[in-house]
Amino acid sequence: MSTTPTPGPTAVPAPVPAEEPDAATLAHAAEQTAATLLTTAGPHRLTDVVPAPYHVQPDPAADWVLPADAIIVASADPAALAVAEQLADLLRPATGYPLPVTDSTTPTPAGGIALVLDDNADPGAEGYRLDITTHGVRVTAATGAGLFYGVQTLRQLLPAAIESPEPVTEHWALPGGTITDTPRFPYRGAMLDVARHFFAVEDVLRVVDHLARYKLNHLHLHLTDDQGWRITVDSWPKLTTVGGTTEVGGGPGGHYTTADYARIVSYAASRHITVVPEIDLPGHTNSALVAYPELAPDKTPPPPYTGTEVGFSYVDPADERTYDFVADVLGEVAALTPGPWLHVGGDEAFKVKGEVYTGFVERVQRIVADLGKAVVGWHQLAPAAHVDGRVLQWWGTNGEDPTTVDAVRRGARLIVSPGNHAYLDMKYAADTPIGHDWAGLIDVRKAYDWDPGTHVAGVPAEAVLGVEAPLWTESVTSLADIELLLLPRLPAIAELGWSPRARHDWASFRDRLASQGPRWTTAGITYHRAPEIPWPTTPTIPTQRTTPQPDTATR
Ligand code: TNX
Repeated sequence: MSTTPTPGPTAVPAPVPAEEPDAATLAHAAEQTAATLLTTAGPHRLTDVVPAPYHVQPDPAADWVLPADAIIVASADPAALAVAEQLADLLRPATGYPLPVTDSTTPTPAGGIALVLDDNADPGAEGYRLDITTHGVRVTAATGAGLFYGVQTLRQLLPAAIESPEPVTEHWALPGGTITDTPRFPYRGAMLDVARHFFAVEDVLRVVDHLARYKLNHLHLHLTDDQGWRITVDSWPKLTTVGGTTEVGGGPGGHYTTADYARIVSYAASRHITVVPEIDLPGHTNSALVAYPELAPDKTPPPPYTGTEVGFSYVDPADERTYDFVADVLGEVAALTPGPWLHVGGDEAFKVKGEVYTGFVERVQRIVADLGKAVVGWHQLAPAAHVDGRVLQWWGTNGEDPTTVDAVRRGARLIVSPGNHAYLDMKYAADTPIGHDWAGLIDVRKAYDWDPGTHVAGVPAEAVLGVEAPLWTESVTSLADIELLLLPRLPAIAELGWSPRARHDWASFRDRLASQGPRWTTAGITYHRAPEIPWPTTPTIPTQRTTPQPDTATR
């Protein structure tokens, strides 16, 4: 549903009429008073940002209020203009301001917001500098990604009412000062398991939005498992027409067409998020075996599986047809995926052991390399031979594994997803209505209190590509379930991926996280009100306009 932007309220309260005021006038006056009362606390502090920025220099004398006639001016470059349009789309619904976007070879704030793309900008490929002065806002970055992250920060510095999908009366104040920011790790991700339960494209796009808010840059999609195959493969059509029709609990399942997948990829890309598709091999393949029994070791079709056990299924590593299948599937998925990664799973293949397992993995790794992609797999891949660019995803719970350390010594890099800190399918507490507890309970502090750079003993920080928060969905059946498990722990993992270790501070994080709550509430996003977070108790419902506003053209 789109909202037609309408002009904002005037800064001056409506004059009190000499005669009896009518109901609309009274309502408008009350609204103005409420807005003033709500904003007497002044703007947010410049430090109130998740993930914590690299460097923050507040200047309270430079606080600034976004005026109704502000314009957004961006460098005359498609990357900058795209972010400018995204910024306008973020700000127009709640403010009701027209916020026209223009371009310039020398963008300056001039009472509005300037987005400056500058090849020589300091803070690196994904970094940005944000200046809030009495003249307005300037975001400077060397790339569109940097500008985009600067805009996410700007968004958090505005009052929570900025998340309202409808125009609200608010004093759109911003705290003065300068932020310079750049991420700690290049890979900051989350995983959504769309195989155990299938989720519609719209749900996935909304998860992308949540990642973008917290400057995550990878979405790993677990596309295949025993309970369902979720992506069309033209050369093996029954993978989805047969293998896609089941899910945990007996529901109808579903799958993404090529067009659906392309839509997810491009929506994510426009938010500077790379999709990492996973085809889990050689285990977790019951749905493929139902569709193509020739891939099964005994060449007979297994019954469809809608339970939650793991480790029983596998494609036949002794049959050449299996490698045709793998090459076809990975070839098609690679062709649909602009990002550099192909995730091949490799976990819990309990029935494919020793040299048979490593031999299979080595052939799969070569197929991926020949497709020009870098192979990613769960850390069970470790004993296989190294190939260039190989990345292992650590999901252990004790931070120790000599085989993984050895693989890193042979050149592998690591994405760190410890089951007992980063698994978003673990319950927060014993009474969490959904989720698992095999890796323990993970409250917000547990999600936050660890260091990806030193977590796996014997793996140096330089070998750590980044961090990822996986969400397995055996017990997750709706978008609200997803959000309940994601929020507020996803921002904790995001801060571990983005912020310098020197900024790591639970007390600070807890308070900054608390101010996200009203934003989610205003945006209609479900979250778990974790008891260890001091969520604000003051009224957070923005003042809804009660007076009719004239329609205006906005672009
Ligand atoms: C382990 S983590 C799995 C998944 C399950 C998950 C549930 C990993 C690589 N494999 O198959 O869904 O536990 O928490």
